[in-house]
Amino acid sequence: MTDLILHHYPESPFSEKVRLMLGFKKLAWKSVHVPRIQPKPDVVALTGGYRRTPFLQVGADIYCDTALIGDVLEHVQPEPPIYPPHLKGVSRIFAQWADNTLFWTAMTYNIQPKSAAAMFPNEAVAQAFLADRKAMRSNMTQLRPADATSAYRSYLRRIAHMADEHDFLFGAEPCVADFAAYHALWYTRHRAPVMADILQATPSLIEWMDRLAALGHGRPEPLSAEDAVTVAQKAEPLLPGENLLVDSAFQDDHGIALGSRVSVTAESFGTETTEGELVAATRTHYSLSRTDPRVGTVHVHFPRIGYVLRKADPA
Ligand SMILES: N[C@@H](CCC(=O)N[C@@H](CS)C(=O)NCC(=O)O)C(=O)O
Repeated sequence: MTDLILHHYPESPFSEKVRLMLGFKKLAWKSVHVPRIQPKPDVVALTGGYRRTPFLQVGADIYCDTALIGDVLEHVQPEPPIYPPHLKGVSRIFAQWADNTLFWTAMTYNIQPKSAAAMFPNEAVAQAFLADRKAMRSNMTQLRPADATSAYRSYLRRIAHMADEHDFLFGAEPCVADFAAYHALWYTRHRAPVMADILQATPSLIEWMDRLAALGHGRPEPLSAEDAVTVAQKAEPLLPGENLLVDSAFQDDHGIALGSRVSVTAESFGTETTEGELVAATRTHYSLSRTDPRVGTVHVHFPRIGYVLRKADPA
């Protein structure tokens, strides 16, 4: 199989979720560091507009969103599973809660004036970062820091109850729920340490975090963004049914035929749009084919949940 290329940056919590899944599955991968804020010309050349972090490239196939990347990794390396059959429903539902409610609660708590001062090398970098993220959140309801703090404390206690029972949240082995709950807490502990006192009330959570961290990141090897673009240029996108996704049967919930010109946009936070020809719309994902002067033809894949499919305006 062609290399797994993860486009990410060290401070990104969602990237830490994927890095640990790669570690759990003991996979080798290529590591491309992307900018934390716009502009991101190499990212957009590959994704067609989507700018969130991380995304996974395999040849000329681009897999967006950690929920979909989890499916790809499970396909590439089924053992050990992140979706064990007996936890299939509950682990995905828990992970969705963690990636959304827990994540935004934790990040509102994590990034406050006290931590921001320690997090960035200078005021100009801090202001540029905060302005970039504010623009990404323009369509979201925002929590107030005091409310986020109360909710985060409660969530930590609830997760600690689960970690009190077993080594991992749903049993003796980690599953997708652990990886999804971990990354926002990792940010508190390692990226906003001045805020990490909140974790002291739940020591079993700290032990659980240590167990997850011990899984490592697999075997990363650095790759430049330019070389990643060349990989895409030289490869052909895989056909639906032959790519690394779980299904290919057409499921038409929108009255949009395969072959139509469409756009796909995240429901919230970072609604930059990717446009292309719809090559798959399955129960689990959308795939768009697009051609870019730098990368040639690529297929860009998005999970169905959390993304909006629209017919694009005629050119
Ligand atoms: N639902 C997405 C969320 C990804 C996300 O919000 N990532 C953050 C970084 S951890 C992001 O994109 N921030 C802006 C950026 O990196 O440009 C996923 O699971 O991949």
